[in-house]
Amino acid sequence: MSTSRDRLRIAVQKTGRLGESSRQLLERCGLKFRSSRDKLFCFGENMPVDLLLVRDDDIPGLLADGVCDLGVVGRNVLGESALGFDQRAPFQELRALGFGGCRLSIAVPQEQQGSDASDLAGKRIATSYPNLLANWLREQKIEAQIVTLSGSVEIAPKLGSADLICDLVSSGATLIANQLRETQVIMSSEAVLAGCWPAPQNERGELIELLLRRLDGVLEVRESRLLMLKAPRTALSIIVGLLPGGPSPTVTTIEGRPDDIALQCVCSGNVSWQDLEAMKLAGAHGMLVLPVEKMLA
Ligand code: PRT
Ligand code: ZN
Repeated sequence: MSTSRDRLRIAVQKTGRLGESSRQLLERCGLKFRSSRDKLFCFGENMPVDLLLVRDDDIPGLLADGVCDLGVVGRNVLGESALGFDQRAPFQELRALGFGGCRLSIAVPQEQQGSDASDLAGKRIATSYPNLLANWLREQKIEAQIVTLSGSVEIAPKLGSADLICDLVSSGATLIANQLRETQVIMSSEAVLAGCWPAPQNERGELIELLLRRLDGVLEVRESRLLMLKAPRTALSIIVGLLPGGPSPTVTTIEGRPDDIALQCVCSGNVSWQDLEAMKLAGAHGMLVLPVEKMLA
């Protein structure tokens, strides 16, 4: 384990489905990076935090070996790797990040009858996630044969190398294109921030805690909106009842207009046109809805 480093290292996917969003999220947490020429390493310009750009499959190993302190990776990849440790894995999911959503599902050829888990007994199941599948089969008390493939899992039934598959699904288009039917979801996945916890008692640990606090602020406000409006004082209680997400508003008086108030509040979730129209009917005017960029509790 390398513990002598004083700069924090975060592993993110170099390309692929998670790379861009992972970097954007870290930038929203206030980190600025300079890409190196070989593009495997990005130096953190404004904080002692560097990025390692790698294949997603390598991220759990980099965390386990202490090469990186944090990593952004699919829960499916993290979970698959965690089950490969004899003891408890040295890393864990610290935060769900809300992008890269998909599910790990069982899918059978469309013509095959039956959708119950018990129909899987004795079958050959192709997957790139043998540990997660074995774990699920054990929980379901089903004995089946796992055929591990590193890619192109969806064509295994047509090739005859398996009877059915266990693979990632997002829109479902790949399954349909291969005449497969989803029968069971064995895991819901999305990009997660992973790392070792508790954080080390040193400067890198303090940086991890600072980043987690900033990340919580970013994640919390992502769906939030700042709503500002004016209204007659008599309409206040009705308007407060119409605020989406039921937040506690700040109500202030308007100089020279004793019968009116100004209201502002952070609403969790979007504020729809219908919400605004309902408040207007109740007497609100001058309504403004603004995105929230940062929040620190
Ligand atoms: O090069 P590197 O090894 O880093 O990348 P990779 O090719 O192994 O991974 P990548 O970039 O494809 O996926 C990275 C992560 O994105 C995955 O580990 C998941 O956590 C997440 N993710 C989200 C997905 C999907 N959606 C997804 N749809 N990963 C893969 N797929 C594939 C799936 O395997 C299947 O082939 O897309 C197909 C199904 O998609 P639909 O939309 O047709 O259902
Ligand atoms: Zn990969």
